[in-house]
Amino acid sequence: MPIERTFVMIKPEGIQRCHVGEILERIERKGMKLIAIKMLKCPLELTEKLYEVHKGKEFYQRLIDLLILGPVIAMVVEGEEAIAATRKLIGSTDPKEGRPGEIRFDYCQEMPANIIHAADSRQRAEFEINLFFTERELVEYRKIDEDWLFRKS
Ligand code: 3AN
Repeated sequence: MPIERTFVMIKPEGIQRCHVGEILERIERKGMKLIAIKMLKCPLELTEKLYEVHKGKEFYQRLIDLLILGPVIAMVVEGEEAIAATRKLIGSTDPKEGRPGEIRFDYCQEMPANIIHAADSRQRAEFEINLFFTERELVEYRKIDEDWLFRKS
């Protein structure tokens, strides 16, 4: 399976409702590797770039307003088929249509405040990673299960 990198972001409502630890745990439990993470307040310009594909939709303004309201936690996650795997972890766009076990289903009820974002294609992952991170901010290292030093012979 291909190793991919993807962009994931805990939205302000995820932080305000104190779900950061649980969300990170689920990503790690899945075997994904965090290679970059930071908290920031999303400037308007950055937010508009992230959601430019939704410009003109009736929920667009509320989506932007919610995102610039509070801090976000932006991250780059690496792993086997990381794009599809993180999309499955976060679940349906509408939390009400999801299933137990999906982050959105388990922690929220409504849109657009659906607490987490994850890129939905290779092209979007690359675009969104570059929007939030510089190459130097992506940290290369081995997880314990990847490191020959820790492997039993
Ligand atoms: P996803 O985040 O699952 O990829 P998109 O890309 O269709 O979903 O939508 C981006 C964000 O816009 C969603 N996470 C959600 O916050 C908001 N959104 C999408 N559809 C609606 C809708 N019908 N009503 C309100 N907000 C929506």
